[in-house]
Amino acid sequence: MKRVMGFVAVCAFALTSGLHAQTLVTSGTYSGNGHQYYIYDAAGIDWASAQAFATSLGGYLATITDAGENAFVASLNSSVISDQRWLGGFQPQGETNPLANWQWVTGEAWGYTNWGPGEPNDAFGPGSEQHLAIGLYSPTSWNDEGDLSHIRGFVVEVPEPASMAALSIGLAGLLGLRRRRK
Ligand SMILES: [Ca+2]
Ligand SMILES: [Ca+2]
Repeated sequence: MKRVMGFVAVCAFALTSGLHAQTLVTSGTYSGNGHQYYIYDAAGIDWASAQAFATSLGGYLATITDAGENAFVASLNSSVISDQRWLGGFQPQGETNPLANWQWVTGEAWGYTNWGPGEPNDAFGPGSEQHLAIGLYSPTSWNDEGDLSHIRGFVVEVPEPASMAALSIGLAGLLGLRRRRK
């Protein structure tokens, strides 16, 4: 019975994650830290699924800790379509003060912010917006978001250039090339 339940759980996960097709739209390396950033389209994806996907690439949802990094990510995002994408900022569940307890998935210190006008605001009631998105009012501005219909995708940050993400993307490219040559 345990095995059956495990199998069902795996299938359920595959189905659930299959609902969110992630499409890589652009990427770049920020000279300020040498990290790579990947902009993904995945309309309506929830923050936890986006973070799980980022982790599977050897990275995490982007953590923006200074103005230069924010400008770089915004330039990548706006080169696609300036719309909201998840970043790696979150509040603990149950935190009803929209300004309190913001954290990065990496544990980096929460210091630099670039909130849009009137944000963060828990727009749908206390504790309704617990995750960080970039691009609501302008390519550079941040918003606490909770309505998935407002999410176009997410931003992945990969700290090591030769990480699994780069390798897997490179490998996929090579395989594609080989297939095309055949
Ligand atoms: Ca909130
Ligand atoms: Ca908000």
